[in-house]
Amino acid sequence: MKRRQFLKLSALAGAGLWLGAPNAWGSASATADFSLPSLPFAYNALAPIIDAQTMEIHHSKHHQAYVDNLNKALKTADAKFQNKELTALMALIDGQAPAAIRNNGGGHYNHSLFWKLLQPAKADNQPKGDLKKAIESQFGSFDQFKAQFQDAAMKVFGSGWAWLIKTKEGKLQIGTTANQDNPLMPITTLQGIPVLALDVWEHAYYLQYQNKRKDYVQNFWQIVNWSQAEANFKL
Ligand code: MN3
Repeated sequence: MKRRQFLKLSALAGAGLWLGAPNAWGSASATADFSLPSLPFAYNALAPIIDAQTMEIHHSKHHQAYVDNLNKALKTADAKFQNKELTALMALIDGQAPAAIRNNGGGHYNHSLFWKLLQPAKADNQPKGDLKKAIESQFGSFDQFKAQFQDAAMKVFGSGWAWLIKTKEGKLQIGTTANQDNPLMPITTLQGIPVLALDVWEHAYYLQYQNKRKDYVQNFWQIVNWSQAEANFKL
């Protein structure tokens, strides 16, 4: 690791951010590979916002493939990548990290986070508690926040993710990453703890929405698990 990156990570760890990052998705070791987490709801539970077939393929094929390919890549990777908890592995993704670990490790982390941020649609689904206060204080209103987040999600060219993160200063920030990169990776310009994430790869919505990413992004608000986002915000 380069000294600059080490110092940055050390500073974040000192602030308690990286140590407290979501880490509930297991670790890889010689005896226990990473595994696909169960969805916290049935494949059809998000319909009509996201249809059952999209969810089944997304989880059982796409996410499974990231897990399988990550485990495969780790078998021949440098020892520093092995036996790491998933968020610790993300913190090792710099410009020298193997692409297979960056892409598939990111894919596993991002989807594990994303599933937990979804729930069956609720009328008048809104953030609450300290996260609601922070959103209103930083973005003016929930509606203004939504508009900015949607705008970011629409501007992702090709495949990637839109994020709401908590920076090391404790501020909320909206941003995007390409492919399966995420804000825990030192290689991205967006740096912080993920609070909310939206997958804007076409595989996340194309069966149902085709080219209408805007409809998918606007409908997303009905199925956000704000309790989970709030828990992420408090890490
Ligand atoms: Mn996806």
